[in-house]
Formats: sequence, structure tokens, C-alpha cells
Amino acid sequence: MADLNAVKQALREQRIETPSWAFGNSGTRFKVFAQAGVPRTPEEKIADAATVHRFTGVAPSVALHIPWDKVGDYSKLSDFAAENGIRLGAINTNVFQDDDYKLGSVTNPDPAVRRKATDHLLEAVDIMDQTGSRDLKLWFSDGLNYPGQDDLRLRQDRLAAALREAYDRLSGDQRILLEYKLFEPAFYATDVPDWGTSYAHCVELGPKATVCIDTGHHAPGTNIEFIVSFLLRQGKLGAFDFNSRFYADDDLMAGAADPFQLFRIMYEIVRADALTPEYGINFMLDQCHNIEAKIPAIIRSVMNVQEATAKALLVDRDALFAAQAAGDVLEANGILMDAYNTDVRPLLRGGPRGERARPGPDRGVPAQRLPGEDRGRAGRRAAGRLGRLSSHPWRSTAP
Ligand SMILES: [Mn+2]
Repeated sequence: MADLNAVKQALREQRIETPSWAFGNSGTRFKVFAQAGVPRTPEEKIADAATVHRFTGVAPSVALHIPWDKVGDYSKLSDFAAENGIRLGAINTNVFQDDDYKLGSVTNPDPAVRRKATDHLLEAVDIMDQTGSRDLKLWFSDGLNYPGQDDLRLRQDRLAAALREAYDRLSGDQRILLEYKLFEPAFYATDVPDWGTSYAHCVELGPKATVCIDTGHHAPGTNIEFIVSFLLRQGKLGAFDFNSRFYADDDLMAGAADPFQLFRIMYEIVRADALTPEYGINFMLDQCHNIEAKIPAIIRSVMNVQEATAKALLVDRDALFAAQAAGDVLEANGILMDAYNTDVRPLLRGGPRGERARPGPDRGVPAQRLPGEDRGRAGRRAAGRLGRLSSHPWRSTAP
């Protein structure tokens, strides 16, 4: 049986990184529904991320996206985060928004475009030097819409060359997280479509390159926990982008669509003793909150990850391994399901049912009961920022 105190301790020590872009306005390509009081500046996004950390106690860093979070002085921004009780996390690059990238960024047939894209990756490492960030997160929208549009193999060569330049620019504990995505915006072929492609490039690059698994970036029915298990065994799992999907890259709240899948993923993490910050996996969220209030949605996502983790920690591994060794199919499956079906919410509460979370060693609260955050705080924040609604630059309004 799991030691409940050890489980609580592991949950307190878990770290989940929030994404700056989740705090801003977002929508689909059809409409961005602006919300009052959303952050207008990187500083305001950091302040909102700090609010999530105050309520949960396990989200002490926020990932930035360049150029959306571009500022003149990144050291100052880092100091600002520290004053708010958090730190700056992964630096995400953007080589998908400029007109130049219509036919690709680092894999573009035009060497001048490739140069521009690669220079952006190098600029991101310069920023990491100033923010103290460890992780350079790379996602390439590069791909093709039509067979014959460009040479599949040459594009891999160009990708490898750009990755090599970025890799060679890393210093200290800095590392590359290479994300993959099955399709979109390219519909025929994507240059980094799956974990195998990402893994192969990371192996070629060296030990400072690891794979980032975005849970929304697979074909329906993909067994993501197998990928997790495989990459852990190879020492090549660097990070998660957690979110939920029903159909494609839906970017819904983590654990909302398929909490069982999230549990199965977290079981593989626990199984590999890879939960601690020291192990080095960056557990990030990558979400957009189009119709729901953003800070409470991010708090709920963090708590959903914590719930899945708590259930994974409750798996009686000795009994499970024994049942597996004995070939007892029903017993083994039953042991896993027993853990999944346990109500772990009491483990995550800092106080009596419904009490608001307080920072401190025993914090933790179900996000669905945060009236203070939902109403009073959100209203004050909106009044303070007086509705100058910045629209999310990525998913901006389109016809
Ligand atoms: Mn992602």
C-alpha cells in the first residue's frame, strides 16, 4: 500500500509550469471572445501566473513565448517574476507567424528564410541567458500541403542543420525540447510529425536535446503512455505540454477530456521515478481558454494534473508487479483501476472542504471551489486593467 504521507509530500514537490499565452485572449480561427481584465503585457501575464501559484503552490514558473512576450530587458522581467514569487521558465520560439514562413521556416527551400528562422532560435537562446531559463522549446509548423510540393528528405537535412546551430549555441544546463505535431497547419506532410522523428533528431544532436510530448498532437487513439514509457527508458523525455483533446489539437484544460489517459501517463512517470524536479522533466501546460475564465481554468488544469499524479502514486506497485509476473491479467488491471477509481481530492485539500488555498507547506485546494478568485479578484483585476483587451496574436480573429 502507498504511504499517504509520501504521496502528499510528492504532490507538494510536484512542479507544473504555466504558459503565458494561456492568460491572454484566445479563440478559434472563427472568433476571439475577448475577456475583461486579460493581461496586456508580459508583466501582467506573469502577475496572473503568480496568482495561479499562490492558489496551488505547485506552479512556480511561467513559460514565455517570443515575440509575444518580447521586452527590452529580460533580466528586469526575470526580477519582476521573482518579486511576484515565480520564475521564468521555458522560452518558446515562434517561426510560424511571418509571411516569410508560408513555405516553412527552418526547412524552407529559400536559404534566406532558413537563415532568418535559425537566427530567431539563436536569439531565443540569448534571451535564455538573460532570463536564466533552462529550456528552449521548439515547435515547427513546417510542412507541405501537396505531394511533390518540396523534397521530403532535403527538408530533414535543413531541419537537422538548424537544430545543430541552436544546439551548439546552448551553454550550461540549457537544453532543447523538440516538440512534434501530427498535422496542422500542414495537411499532407509535417516535418516533425511524431515522437520518432523528434527522438531521432534529438539522438543525433546529443544529450542536451530531448523530446517534448504535447498530449494534443497525436492521431486519435494513440497510446501516449507507451511513448512516455519508451522515451523515459531512453532518457529522452524532456517535457510535456499538457492539454486535452477530443478531435485535433483542441488545447482544452488538461484532464478535462480524458482524465484516465492523464492518469496512465502519470503512472509511467511515477513508475520511472521521474516525478521530481531533479529528474528534469518540465511538466508544462499548453492550453487556450477560449470561453472559460482563464486563471480559474489554469488552476483547475494544475489540479487535474495533481489529481492524476495522486492516483498514479496510489498504485500498489509491488502488488501490480507480482500480478504481472504471475500473468494474472484481471488482478493486474484491477490494481491499476483501484488506484484510478480512488477519490484523491481530500489529499489535495489544504483545509476543510471548500476552504480557500493558502500558500504554505500544506496548500492545495480543488480549483472548482475558488469563489474569491472567480468573482472578487477577477473583477478587481478587470477594473484595474480597464478592459484594454489585447487580442491573442496567434489565434486572432479571422473571417
Ligand atoms: Mn505544445
